[in-house]
Amino acid sequence: MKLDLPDGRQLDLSSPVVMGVLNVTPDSFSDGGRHDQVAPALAMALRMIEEGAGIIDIGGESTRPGAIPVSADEECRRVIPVIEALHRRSDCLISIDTMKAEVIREACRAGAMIINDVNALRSEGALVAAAESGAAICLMHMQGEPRTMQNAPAYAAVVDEVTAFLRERVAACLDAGIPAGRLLIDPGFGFGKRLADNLDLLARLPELAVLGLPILVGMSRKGMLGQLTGRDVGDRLAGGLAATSIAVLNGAVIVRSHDVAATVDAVKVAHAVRLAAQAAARTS
Ligand code: 7PM
Repeated sequence: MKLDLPDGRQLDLSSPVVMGVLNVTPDSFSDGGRHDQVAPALAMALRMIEEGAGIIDIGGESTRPGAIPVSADEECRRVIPVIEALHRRSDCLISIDTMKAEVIREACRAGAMIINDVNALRSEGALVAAAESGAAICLMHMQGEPRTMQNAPAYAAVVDEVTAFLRERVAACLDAGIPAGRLLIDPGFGFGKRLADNLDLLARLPELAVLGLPILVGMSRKGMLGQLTGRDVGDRLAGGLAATSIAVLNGAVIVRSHDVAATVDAVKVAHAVRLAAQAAARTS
């Protein structure tokens, strides 16, 4: 599988790619002065690239459960200087984690080549901005909105509902003139989902392959890992690596993680087993 990029290149997804998380929110690189945010963010991005990240996902608005929304201007003030600095220093792929049309435009102008939208381009103007940018797009499923999504999530059949939602968003993108080669899909672990929903989606991830698009997953440090292991957010690496390995075995080709070095190793092991399983299926 391949992903079409706006510069005419293609991201090779025949082996899985790790997407490193770079949050540029005041609580992540604490300091009042805006300028002081760029240097540590850039250093962290370069470290993740050295550790083997193929994509750096830059976000200026927290989408954690209960998070308060910020304005597009504030989001741009946080992320654009970091995107510009990273784009100057490295030819790594940059993705912009945003739900807003204005941030999509500015980020792509500054060098972002992938749009990672947890709202799947449903915000005002986002679909048109994404289409015009030429960037690749990750469409993620979320029930509700970040502020309230974990209040009372409920599904009759979570895998079918997530698949139907993603199918509708893919159709909206195609209608807007975005070629399928630019699209990724993501079931959105933790976004308006109970533990049982997350487990169902992970176990049945191969069913999402009916959409014919590369699958991205993010499970790093999430609440589902805390529920299963009883551990705080800083101690969920082992649980996250287990979940991520299962996702890769089940067909995920991009893995979003805060812990790039460890995730790169886990993904290599899981991918090797996936190849072995595919080879065995062919010769039987
Ligand atoms: C709960 C929900 C806690 C989400 C933390 C988070 C994803 C993402 C995030 C994902 C894609 C975090 C996240 N998660 N983008 N952004 N897929 N495409 O850990 O699963 O930062 S935010």
